[in-house]
Amino acid sequence: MSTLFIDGRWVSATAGGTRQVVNPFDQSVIRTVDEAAATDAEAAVRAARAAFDDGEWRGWTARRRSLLLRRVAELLQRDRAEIARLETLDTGKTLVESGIDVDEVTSVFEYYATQAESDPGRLVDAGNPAVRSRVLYEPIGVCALIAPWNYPLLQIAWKVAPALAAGNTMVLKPSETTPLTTIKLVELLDEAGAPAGVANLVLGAGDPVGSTLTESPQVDMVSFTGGLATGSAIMASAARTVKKVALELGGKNPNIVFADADFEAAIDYALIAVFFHAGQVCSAGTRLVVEDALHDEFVAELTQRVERIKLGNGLDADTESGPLVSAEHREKVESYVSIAVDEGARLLTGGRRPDNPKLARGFFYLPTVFDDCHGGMRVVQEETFGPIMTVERFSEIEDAVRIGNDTTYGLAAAVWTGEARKAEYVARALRHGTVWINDFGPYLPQAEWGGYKRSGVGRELGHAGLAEYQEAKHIYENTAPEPQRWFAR
Ligand code: TXE
Repeated sequence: MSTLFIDGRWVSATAGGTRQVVNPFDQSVIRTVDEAAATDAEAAVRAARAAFDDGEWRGWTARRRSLLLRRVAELLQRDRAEIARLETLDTGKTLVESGIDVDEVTSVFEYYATQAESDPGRLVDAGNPAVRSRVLYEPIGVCALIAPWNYPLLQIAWKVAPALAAGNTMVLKPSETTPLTTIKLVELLDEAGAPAGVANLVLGAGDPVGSTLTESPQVDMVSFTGGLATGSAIMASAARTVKKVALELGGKNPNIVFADADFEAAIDYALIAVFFHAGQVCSAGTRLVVEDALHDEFVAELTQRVERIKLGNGLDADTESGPLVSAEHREKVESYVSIAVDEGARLLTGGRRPDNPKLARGFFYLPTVFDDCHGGMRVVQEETFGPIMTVERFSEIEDAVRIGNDTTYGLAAAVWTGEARKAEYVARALRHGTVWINDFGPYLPQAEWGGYKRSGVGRELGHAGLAEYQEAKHIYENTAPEPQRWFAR
């Protein structure tokens, strides 16, 4: 089957390009998909442009768009098992995690279905009874939606759902490493009744496929989730045609534990914070920042538990963590381990590939903990995006805040303490887009998600996540116009 979707039809890449999608657990080929060239990306943009400017989609009411989103949510649940399996094969994450992703994506479609219907704009008081002043929210136009490989379905869905709710047309560009669930999502959008040209799909390399989208004068907006360097290049590229951009560029997220925290819960979540999906999470709490008085006991217990994490095939029920996504990515993670050792961090566990021969064909890496870390180290400052925890310590609350803010990123942070006032103080002092108190990781479709500082521009989810895909139009209606006699009196 052809895997590019342009103007309502599944088509092959015009130049005949293909790419093999590989299972990171054993390097087997899961599927061969089309590899688009720039001309395919241009065709997808033309289709989206025509559907936005002249297609039937323009006439769809908010209610109809809402019903489309609800239908997609139903179809996601109907095919939940198939989608979860695809995601696990493609990314290596466990089947349980993939199932949770499908459920959360379903909630996001449901949330924006409701938002689409309940967004009538607003009346503004012009201070003049003869004037009716209204602000309407309209779609921006053609959106390029570019997603990464760690949460392929979830990240693209966080963009597709609000973009559709607002009435835009779009070109989806998943990561070339993990396109399978995005292909499936586009099949469901088609089945749900999205008109031809509304949601187009191109697959292939960031350059030329992604860059063709970000450079195109026919594209009005780019929403991107991925690495800092690529995000910065996309922003520069979008500047040439003054496109809107929304960027989510990861983080280096502190998990701050005070000595008065609930020990059992804090330990358990400290593991989840870093080793969930092998650390390939933009909000991973890779920087453990622990109070002096608790440090030794906490880190000793943590290290023991880290050594018991079961690596394996994401499809096996007892696997707790799968492989890294690719050989190339594992090399990046390994390079950070060498850097950390050179910088003087003390390796407590991990720091190498596992010995288990059953894992030999997968891109596995042992969960790793470094103690004696500080903010001057690259392993503490840069996104390793792997199963590497660094431990820093503090004695005063102000040190905890300073360490927590000692990063050019600002996506997420957590604070653990039994004292509510202290938690609130630290939560407010931290310059991160999400702060968890006595928890780590949850997000809600109805609450904004995004980063301060270099973690990005704009927000996903929540009302602001819809506003990213809207233009505000002010309509000022004078119901009793009278000559002003300003000129030519
Ligand atoms: O991501 P890229 P990569 C971080 C993580 C990781 C690093 C690099 O630290 O190690 O980024 O990962 C497309 N124009 N995150 O190289 O390059 C690309 O095809 C347009 C954090 O895999 O950012 C893919 O679809 N598009 C992150 C998408 O951008 C381009 C999640 C992401 O790829 C492009 C993943 C270009 N010039 C990695 N170049 C998070 N924020 O959660 C590439 N792309």
